[in-house]
Amino acid sequence: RNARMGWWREARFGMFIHWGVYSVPAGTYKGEQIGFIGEWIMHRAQIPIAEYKEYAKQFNPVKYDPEAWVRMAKDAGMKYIVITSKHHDGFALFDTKASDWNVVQASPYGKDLLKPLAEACRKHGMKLGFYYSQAQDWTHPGGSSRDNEYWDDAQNGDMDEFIKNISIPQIKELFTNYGDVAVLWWDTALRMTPERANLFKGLVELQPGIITNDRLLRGHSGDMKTPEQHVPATGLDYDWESCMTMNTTWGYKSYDDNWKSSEQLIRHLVDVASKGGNYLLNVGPMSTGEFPPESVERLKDIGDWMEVNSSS
Ligand code: FUL
Repeated sequence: RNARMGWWREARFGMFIHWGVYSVPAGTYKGEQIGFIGEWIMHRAQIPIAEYKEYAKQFNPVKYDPEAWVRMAKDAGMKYIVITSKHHDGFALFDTKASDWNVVQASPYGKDLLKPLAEACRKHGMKLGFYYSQAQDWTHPGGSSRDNEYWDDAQNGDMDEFIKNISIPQIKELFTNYGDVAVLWWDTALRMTPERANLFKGLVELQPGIITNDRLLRGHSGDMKTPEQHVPATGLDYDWESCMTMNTTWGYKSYDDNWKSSEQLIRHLVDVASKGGNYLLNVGPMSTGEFPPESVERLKDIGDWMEVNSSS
């Protein structure tokens, strides 16, 4: 494990990217601003599956320029990127045979979004990791949901079947079609059991260098702990990574103006680094494929600060 963790322990700073169909409604459903984080809009507003899937028809990120994304991350001093390959809404940003609910088949864009990002990362020496919601899934039957709150009968189903038919094949695809995968970022272990978690074990061997987090199964530490939206007061006695938003949402919300200042973000980074952790700072791209201008500005400020203050 120590050998695998080498680069990550030095990295200190990475970019989290939450991107998906939820960037189309961008926080508003039927004229109403829906509370909570943007990528949860389907759950919060209890949008029926068929209706939610209509948003994909407007998901057409023609301004997507993965090389520009990687450059912005690199200029800010970030050493790795972790992107949502599939969030809780079940939508895959990649080409997958396991489900047609993916960017290639369900959106007018019609192209794999992760492939060109992986290429850009390779070109610029940026590590790339994938976030994958292995348990919580609101569109594929059998996926779990917070509080087992189902609002659409089509969600009902067998979770073991869901894992066998969706999660495992998709992770296999992510591990074989995109070159080296630096991190697998599991999330919300709802209804995960040791038996279910075991089903993923062999897969990780497809990427021997991979670093995984502590969210595959509750009570399991993985390679790193994941404090969310805070910096632990005295650090942690295990490898850790604080993930944080620049405003208050992960997935893009058009009206979330609650931006932290660049100075606040730099203070977080220094705080995290001085306590021995990593800082995973989020950007929620818009459905056009662009970063919100406020995020671009902040990344630039951090980069300027880095240039003056970093040793490498
Ligand atoms: C949470 C998820 O439910 C959020 O949507 C977000 O992805 C965050 C990083 O992890 O638990």
